[in-house]
Amino acid sequence: MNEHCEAESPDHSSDNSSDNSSGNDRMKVIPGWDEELESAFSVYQSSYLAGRVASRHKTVCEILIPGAVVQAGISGALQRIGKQPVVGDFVVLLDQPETGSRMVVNILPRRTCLSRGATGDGGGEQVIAANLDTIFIVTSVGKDLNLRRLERYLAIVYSSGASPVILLNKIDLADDPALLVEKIRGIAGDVPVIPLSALSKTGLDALSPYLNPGETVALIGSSGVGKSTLINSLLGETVQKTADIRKDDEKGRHTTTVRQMFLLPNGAVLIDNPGIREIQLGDSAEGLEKAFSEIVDAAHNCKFKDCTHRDEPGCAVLQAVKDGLIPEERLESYHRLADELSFQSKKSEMGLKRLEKEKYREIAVTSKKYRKFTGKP
Ligand SMILES: Nc1nc2c(ncn2[C@@H]2O[C@H](COP(=O)(O)OP(=O)(O)OP(=O)(O)O)[C@@H](O)[C@H]2O)c(=O)[nH]1
Ligand SMILES: [Mg+2]
Ligand SMILES: [Zn+2]
Repeated sequence: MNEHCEAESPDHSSDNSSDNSSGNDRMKVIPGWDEELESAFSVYQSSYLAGRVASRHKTVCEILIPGAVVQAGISGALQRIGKQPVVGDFVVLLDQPETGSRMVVNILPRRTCLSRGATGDGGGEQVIAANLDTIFIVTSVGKDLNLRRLERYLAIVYSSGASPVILLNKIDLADDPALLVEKIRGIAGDVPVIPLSALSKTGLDALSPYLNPGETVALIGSSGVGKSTLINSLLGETVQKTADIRKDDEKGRHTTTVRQMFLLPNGAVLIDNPGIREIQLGDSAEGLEKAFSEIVDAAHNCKFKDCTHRDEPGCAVLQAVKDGLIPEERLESYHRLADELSFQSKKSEMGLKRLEKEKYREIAVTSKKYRKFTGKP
């Protein structure tokens, strides 16, 4: 799991008293709340509340607390250390009824967290959502179906710590959905591949093993694959807007713009996401290995420990490709993603160096100003 999943040490702790609701209440009404969170929260005084981020806007979060959904800002202290609450986070709120203000002051330890490599040359990662048990990677029949993209999603999901499930949506539009499922299974390893139609509500029963009380499932995928349609179908009401895809290239219109949490009547949590335009690997090295486990398995027999499986003698992976045991496209895909990963980490190192340089420049300017002001050398 990546560094962004690290927990904060509580900075507003005090004695062992807790807020007005009991741990039992929290377990009942904050979906996903458990003993571990209860113990992390137990150090907070009664002026603090526990909650879960249901949606996140620029400066405000909507937070599910026992008995209500409330809005809260984000404390300056959290912002200064670069910790941003995301959808799915369990958080500590400072409640000030006299001023009517509520502020997120801490993020409780994340069990899992989904991030993507940030775009821009500063490197670094952007956390998308936290505390997910399962991630539905949604694709649809037609132009969206792309095995190479699915491999990338799998690597990212594996590195989040959540379990991936691939959904092939819009099977009502396919002549032979079983054939498409087979194609996907070829790259999916042990990951379940579920064909369904969100619109005509066929195949939805196969999702029930993942929709358990207190468990959190996020839907990710390109715009237009039917994530929001599926949320509406599972909830049995239209909670999310949906829109037609473009006729010419079958691309979606980025209808969903805010990441948001929905509760199923049984207490399972669904998170709808905006369609992903571009997703980078970030620090998914571990995820890459899991997504290409047959290559990692074969690599145990390579002659050299640091074999890159490109042209080394005694490479068991190249041999497996030669023998037809591993498809060539799989190895090519693995190389492409591994190259991207090392490029990303170089880029983020460079970004850090740049930041360091900027910091020194700032210090130099400040001390120059100081010298000018005081007249001291
Ligand atoms: N034929 C068919 N159309 C579907 C199905 N599921 C969704 N659609 C249609 O696909 C279009 C896009 O659906 P959305 O649910 O808005 O897609 P989305 O993934 O939420 O898209 P963004 O919010 O833009 O990321 C809509 O016109 C839906 O009616 C399906 O199972 N079959
Ligand atoms: Mg949507
Ligand atoms: Zn090798």
